[in-house]
Amino acid sequence: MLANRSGEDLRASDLAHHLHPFTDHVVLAAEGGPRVIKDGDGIYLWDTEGRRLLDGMAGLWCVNVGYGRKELGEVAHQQMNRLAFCNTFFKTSHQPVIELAERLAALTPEGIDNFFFANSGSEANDTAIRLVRSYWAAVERPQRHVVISREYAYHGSTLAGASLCGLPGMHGVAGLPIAGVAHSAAPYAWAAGKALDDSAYGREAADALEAKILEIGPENVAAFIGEPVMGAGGVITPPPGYWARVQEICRKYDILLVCDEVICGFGRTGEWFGAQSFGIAPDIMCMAKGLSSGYLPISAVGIGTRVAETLRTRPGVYSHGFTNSGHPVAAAVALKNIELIEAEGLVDHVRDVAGPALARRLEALAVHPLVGQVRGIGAMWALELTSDKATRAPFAPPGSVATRVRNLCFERGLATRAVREGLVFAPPLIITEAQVNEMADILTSCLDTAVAEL
Ligand code: PXG
Repeated sequence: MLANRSGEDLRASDLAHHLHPFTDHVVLAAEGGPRVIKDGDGIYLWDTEGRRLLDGMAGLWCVNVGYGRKELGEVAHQQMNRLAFCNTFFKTSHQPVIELAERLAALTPEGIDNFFFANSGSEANDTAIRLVRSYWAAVERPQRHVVISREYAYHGSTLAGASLCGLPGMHGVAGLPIAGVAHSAAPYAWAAGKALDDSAYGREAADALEAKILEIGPENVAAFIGEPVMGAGGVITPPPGYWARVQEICRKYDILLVCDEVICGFGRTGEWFGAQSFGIAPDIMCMAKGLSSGYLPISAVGIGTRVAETLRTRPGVYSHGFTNSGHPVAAAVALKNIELIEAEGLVDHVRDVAGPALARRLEALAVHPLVGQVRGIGAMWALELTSDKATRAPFAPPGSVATRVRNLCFERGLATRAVREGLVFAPPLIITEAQVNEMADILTSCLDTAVAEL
């Protein structure tokens, strides 16, 4: 058991020794160090000062089944005591990973029947890049090596994952993006001055992909990668017709389609996968986060028949993998997590209860003086704030009001993220209608305070 140390003591030690991801350490130090979280239960967190937070971000878009699920802890305990590690490299396998692959084959869209395991969304996307390039090499078209991603995309933080990102800040150092990665425009209706339901814009946004393919030369393009709904980029929902047109374009130029389901997967969109919400038939699907509800690190790459068969029938070793690929404890926890999502009907709950409740309460905020647009699907939503609803102008300085509202939300017990001028929400999928109201009431009070301050 951990010793019972005070928040102050832990914060001081954190400042002395811990470097955090995606953090301005000067700001962190000036603010006296991080909020230290001690406990989690359901959709709530408690910090060392005993303050309760409604976790409007499900951790980092991952704690789909909520905190404190003893079943997951027990399965991890049992598997750890029985077989804590087993490599899957050298003609070895084990029951948890076999059953997880079997389970994922049944859950994922038709044709996705083979699975490769890793530990993070970034590793899954790195794997996808190597897979598509290996595929094209295997069919003797190795010149097809470029992977097209999009502006505003988030695909990870490894050198390849960060290269795929389309967010400013991800490419500033280390010579990124790596060669063979290109970016096309995102279907970002708000930034383009379009309406969310504008199907002409859906087609136009997809046509940007075709323009990019022609610029690179189709003979050089291996794959297009996209999140069904862009998450970290600010819950950018695709306009109607967008994905249908993207698929048409990919087929036209024989380009493999990779769906990054790291956020959308496992119920967040109100279907098991975002691909199902938008009628996408991917060649490859990358999954992480909700696969284990964040209880242990694990990710999976689902591989469709075309790529899988080529790799399965090609002689020679496929030189790729991680020590913890298909880790037995993580696989056992993922299996149990999927069982919980199924047994509790959480996908239907998002589609029929939590999603509509979030839509009702958040869409009602569209008339708030600070709010320019409300968009989302299932249990992932964004509010776009603006200083001028007609011109969609940002505040000065950019992002300042979103940051202020985010800070007020934290003070009043709601964890959320500010993204540019917006706020994003992705609570655990177990959120009840009453808890959606609690979340929306806090948010509304913070927006009211922020507008009064302006
Ligand atoms: N793909 C997508 C779509 C993601 O959202 C990754 C890949 C990378 O996964 P790993 O497990 O390597 O982190 C992600 C991760 C945020 C935030 O603040 C989002 C993510 C990670 C950290 C912060 O929105 N998404």
